[in-house]
Amino acid sequence: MSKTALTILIIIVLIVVGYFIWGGGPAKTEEPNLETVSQEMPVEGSNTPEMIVEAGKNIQEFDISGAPFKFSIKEIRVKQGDTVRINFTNNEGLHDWVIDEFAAKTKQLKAGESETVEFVADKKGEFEYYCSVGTHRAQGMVGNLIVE
Ligand SMILES: [Cu+2]
Repeated sequence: MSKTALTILIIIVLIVVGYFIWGGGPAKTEEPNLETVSQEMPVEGSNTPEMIVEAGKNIQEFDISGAPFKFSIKEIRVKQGDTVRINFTNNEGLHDWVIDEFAAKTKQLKAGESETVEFVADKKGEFEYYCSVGTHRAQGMVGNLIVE
C-alpha cells in the first residue's frame, strides 16, 4: 500500500469517526414539550350530541330510541344554525319521530327499524317533538328541542 493511499485511508477513517462523535448519532435536540390542550366538553347526560363538522356545517347528531310511550331522550339542545341529525330507532311498538316547526319526520317505524332525519335549526326557541301514532303524543311520547 502506497503512502498516499494510507494517508487517504486515515483521513477517511478520521472523517467517519468524527462524523459519529460530533456530527451524527441520534439527534439529541430537545423536543419542545407540546402541551396537549384538552377541551372539556360539557356533559349533559345522554343527550350530549356527537358533534360533526362536515362540509362547513355543524351537525349535531342524536341517537333517540322510541318505546311505548316515551323517547330515550326528552330534551335536546343545539345552537341556531346547527344541522340536527336524528337517528331514530324504534325498540317496541309502532312509532315515529316528528317535529312540525322544522317539517321533519320519520316514517312510522316498526320495532327494530331505524330512520335518520336531518334539518337545520334555523330559528331559536323551544319546539316539541313527538310521536304521531295514535294517542302517543297525549300519552307523553314527547320531547323538547331547544335551539339557543
Ligand atoms: Cu309512538
